[in-house]
Amino acid sequence: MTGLFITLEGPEGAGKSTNREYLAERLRAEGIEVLLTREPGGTPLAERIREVLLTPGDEQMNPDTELLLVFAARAQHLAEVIRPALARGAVVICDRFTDSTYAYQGGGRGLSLERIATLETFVQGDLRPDLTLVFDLPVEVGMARATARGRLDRFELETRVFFEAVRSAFLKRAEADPARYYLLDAALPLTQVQQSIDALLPKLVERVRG
Ligand code: Z5A
Repeated sequence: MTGLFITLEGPEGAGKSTNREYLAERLRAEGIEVLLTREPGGTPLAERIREVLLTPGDEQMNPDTELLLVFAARAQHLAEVIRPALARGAVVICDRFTDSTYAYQGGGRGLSLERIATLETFVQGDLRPDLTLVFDLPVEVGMARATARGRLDRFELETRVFFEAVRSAFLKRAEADPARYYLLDAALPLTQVQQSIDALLPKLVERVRG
């Protein structure tokens, strides 16, 4: 038995955290086991790596260091949480995964996509998400939502140019594989975003039940 691996992606402030709870509740209401998790993080050790990644500091983090830390956390998360849950047939909903690496370290930092792909295969083997929801919204809307929340993390302190590159990397990936990606307009009011999620549910439930 293998479960279903769903990832939620998009720029900051897009509503991933808000909607992951919503999607999980809707699936649980159908009697489906759901494991809700996030990246970077998802295990105590990976959460410690998250702290290192997100905390602003005096020493500039080298982009390669950032890339390797992201994949180090992912290796731990996969081994301890994601693979065991999928093996017992659960639906895993993960707030960010490797699409974020392509978007932030690839698009934002300008690191080689081939190098990211090599690490992806090294860490994940052939495991890829079954479905990826991309919450898309204009950069200024996302930045305003993040700023309204208060203290900014190391990524949120980046420039508008960085976030435009991140957004376009997500969109490019979604366009390249419409069978895996489901694009949502995250600038719409929450009730409308959630209606788009509802539209997905019947097929998702059918897929889980085989
Ligand atoms: N990162 C990376 O570089 N490489 C990687 O491989 C991975 C991650 C995996 C941490 O992620 C950082 O790690 C991330 C990229 C990097 N940095 N950034 N930036 P995170 O997921 O923890 O951080 P985040 O994306 O900044 O989370 P976020 O700001 O909390 O965004 P969100 O989860 O998408 O949004 P939200 O918390 O659900 O909503 C934000 C606010 O907007 C909140 O007040 C909501 O009530 C409101 N909201 C939500 N939806 C709506 C709608 N539709 N209308 C109006 N208001 C709304």
